[in-house]
Amino acid sequence: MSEYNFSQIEKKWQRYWEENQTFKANETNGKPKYYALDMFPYPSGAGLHVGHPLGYIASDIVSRYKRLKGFNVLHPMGFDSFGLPAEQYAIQTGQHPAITTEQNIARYVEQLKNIGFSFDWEREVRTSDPNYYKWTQWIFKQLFNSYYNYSSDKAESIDKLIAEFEANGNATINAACDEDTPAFTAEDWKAMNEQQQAELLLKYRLTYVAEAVVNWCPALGTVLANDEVVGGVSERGGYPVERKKMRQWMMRITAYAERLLQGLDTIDWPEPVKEMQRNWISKSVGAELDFAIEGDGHIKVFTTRIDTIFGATFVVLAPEHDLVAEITTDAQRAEVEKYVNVAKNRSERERMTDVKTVSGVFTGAYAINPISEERVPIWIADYVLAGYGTGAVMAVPGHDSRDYAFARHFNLPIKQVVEGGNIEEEAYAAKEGKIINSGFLNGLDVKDAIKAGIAKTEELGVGKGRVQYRMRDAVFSRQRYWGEPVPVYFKDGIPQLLKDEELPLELPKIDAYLPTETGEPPLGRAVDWKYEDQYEYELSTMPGWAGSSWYWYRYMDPQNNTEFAAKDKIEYWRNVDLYIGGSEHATGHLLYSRFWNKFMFDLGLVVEEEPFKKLINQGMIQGRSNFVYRINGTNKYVSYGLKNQYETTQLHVDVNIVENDILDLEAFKAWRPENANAEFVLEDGKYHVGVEIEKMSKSKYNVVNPDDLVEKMGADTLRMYEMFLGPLEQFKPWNTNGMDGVHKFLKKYWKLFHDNNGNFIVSEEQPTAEELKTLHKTIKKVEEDIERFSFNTSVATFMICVNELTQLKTNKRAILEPLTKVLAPYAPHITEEIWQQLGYSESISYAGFPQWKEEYLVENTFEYPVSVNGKTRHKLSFATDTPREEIEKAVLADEQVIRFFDGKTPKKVIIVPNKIINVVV
Ligand code: ANZ
Repeated sequence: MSEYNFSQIEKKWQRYWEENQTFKANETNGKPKYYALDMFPYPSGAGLHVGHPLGYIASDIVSRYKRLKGFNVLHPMGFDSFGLPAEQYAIQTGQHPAITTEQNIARYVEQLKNIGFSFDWEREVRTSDPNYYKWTQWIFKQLFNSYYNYSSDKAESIDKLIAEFEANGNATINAACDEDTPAFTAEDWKAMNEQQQAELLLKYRLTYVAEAVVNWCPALGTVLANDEVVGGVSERGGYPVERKKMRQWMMRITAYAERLLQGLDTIDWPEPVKEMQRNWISKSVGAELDFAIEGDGHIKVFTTRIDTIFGATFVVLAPEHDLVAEITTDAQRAEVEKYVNVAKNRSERERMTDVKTVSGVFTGAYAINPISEERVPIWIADYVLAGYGTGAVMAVPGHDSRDYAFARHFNLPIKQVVEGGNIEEEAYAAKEGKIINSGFLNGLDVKDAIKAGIAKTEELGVGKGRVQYRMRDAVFSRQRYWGEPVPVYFKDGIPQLLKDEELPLELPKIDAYLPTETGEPPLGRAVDWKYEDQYEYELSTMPGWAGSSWYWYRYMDPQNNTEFAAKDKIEYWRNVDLYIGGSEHATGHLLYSRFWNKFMFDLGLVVEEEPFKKLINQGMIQGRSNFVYRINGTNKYVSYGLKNQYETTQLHVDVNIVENDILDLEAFKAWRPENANAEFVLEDGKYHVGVEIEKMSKSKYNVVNPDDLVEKMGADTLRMYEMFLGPLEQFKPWNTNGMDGVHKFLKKYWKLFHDNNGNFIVSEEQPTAEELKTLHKTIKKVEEDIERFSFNTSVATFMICVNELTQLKTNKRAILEPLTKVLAPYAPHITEEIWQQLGYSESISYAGFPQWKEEYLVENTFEYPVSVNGKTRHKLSFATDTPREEIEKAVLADEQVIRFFDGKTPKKVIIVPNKIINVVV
């Protein structure tokens, strides 16, 4: 083979790897383990573009490097294959989503294999495969059968809770439960009928059905999770989302709020992701206290600033608050009802972020401040959210901006109780300073006043300290077809679990992927689909995040039919050492996965409390769009540099018919029928296109397909070029123009081994110090780079190395063989080929990573003959610029030299720089 024939080489080795199962992960050979995981993709119809493989290439380099370093590597790939796009397509075409999904996966696999990833394909998982979702359903069952015990701080069996209820009621129980859970005794419990007991248990179960205010998206016909709603519209499709009360399956993630928060300190994740999770969970330490309602009852408020209690001049309830109807006076009723109706349709997000509109209504009722004993009016306003804290606030307009705006608008009293600042400007934010105008709190600073305030409310029996998390329980129902069926049927309205041996509950066949006429989810269309022919199954399916919240365990043991994964495999692989994926999953997938993992840990099903030890977010690869400029009212296009001389319209042009920013005119004419007669105004005979960086998307004609590039220059070039684009985490534009440089590098590497006639010319000669230095500094740098996930710098190092070796005309095995091992993780195909030419019959994948040696790195050394009394006895190397004193010290300390002193003390050391050393004794 004379030329570097990449396509032949790459196909050959991809076949070899597959046939020999080179990357089959092994857990039984005593090596240490390393688990490198990519966030598995949703197989979309569009296939992969060059942005998708970026993270996969990085994790593949690490995986290959770790194998060379003697690790057992688990590096799997699979598909998150339930989801909306396949279903939307099914709605339009009537085709079963399983078919589209299958086709898309086949295309993904082909594309991935083209790039030479070292995945253990035998471990592939698909969340939509019944053999997989059987276990998603099984985990759901465990959640249903568990509650969270705050006393032991873990999830425990619901049977234990029931036993407790039977013995003592719930008075002694410290468990995560719904806000409205009543207190009851053992007798009360026993007096309840089955239905009542079941309803009560739902208030404790880690997954439960409940009435919940949800994000309902009429256009998509489904409920959406908070992280699927962006700016009041659906993340997918941008359809309007409204608030609606519906009976839904929920996940009691709030039980884990504190552990989800604390766990962040134990994992090596990007700080912004941790911060997003902290904000999402959002812990507030404060107090709840009761304001007695004049007449009867009381309002519980949640505050983080009980120190400002003497400044509370009114109370505000969320419009949805249960007490509203009760306390509103007749005079105010019409106005209140009108307001409640309007507020209902504003999303929580909107209500929280809209600080401009001040609105609210007086209920006509009054409450008594429990500390100052002042009489204060009770209002309702939509800036108070029903789902947070207690849904009611003590308003302190002197120190809270919302309350301030409200008080100004409605002319309510404003009182300053923390010293310093100007109320109208910044005083409301005062978190420091002495308390004033506040009775027994006067003179304290904020922190002490909070303590004193809480102590006082406890003493009076009107309140207590309270920790509040902003995170809500997660809605788990989707009114969709293409998701996991919930393994539940209903008997007299009570949810019952299917038995383990009845799993998986498979998706039934239906005639159309739409809601039923009566508004039931698509599963309502299934004919004769009943449990034991009589009980209704749950008709909603699980959300997209169910299948992805545990998949890394399935890779450990993907074919297991009796367990989600065998315990010994879990004990071996434990958790993911390196997880690479996009930052868009910060508060969705990455939070839910941590939640399920902790739950499974509590049950003893898994052995690590955190699933992903190290996380890296790869930056997005943006598109580099190209533009042409049509002269208005004509079919004439003007080159970029001349466009300002005309009135033009800028239009996207397909980047695949542009090379080095020059438009291929014939291809342009053929691109679209209306271009057939296009005319051009050229610059120096060429059409220069305009360039802009945008998101990579079909509609912008800037999508670059990796398959095309692999065909043109090979997978090794693509892999190295993607890394060369810049630091992994950085957002960066794609630019095919630079790829050629990397391709030339690989050709140059190839040439080190071959003469112009393609003969393999590697020699067995001894390397020179200079060659060794080039090699060893490359080994050292690449090892350090991979260990700190800096891949672009390695590519630059390889280029320098190959240039230096080319200049030195190196063809020695002693240099080129170790270099080939170092390059193998980056360019696996070409290095396998060379490895074979070097005479090896096994894959390079386990050949070992070379060890660099400090001695070869020393800058320009000289090897001195060392004499004792004129007789040469030894040789010692020193860098040419080593100071005389240092050489002398080293010589006198060297055992090999001292031997010849015959026990005498040396009189003198003569050093002639870069010539000789002579010791006189
Ligand atoms: C009095 C006060 C005085 C407050 C002051 C703040 C500043 P975080 O930190 O986010 O937990 N609040 C309580 N429940 C609310 C609800 N359901 N909807 C809207 N606001 C609510 O915020 C806690 C503070 O937000 C609480 O402390 C309460 O106002 C308000 F100078 O009470 B504060």
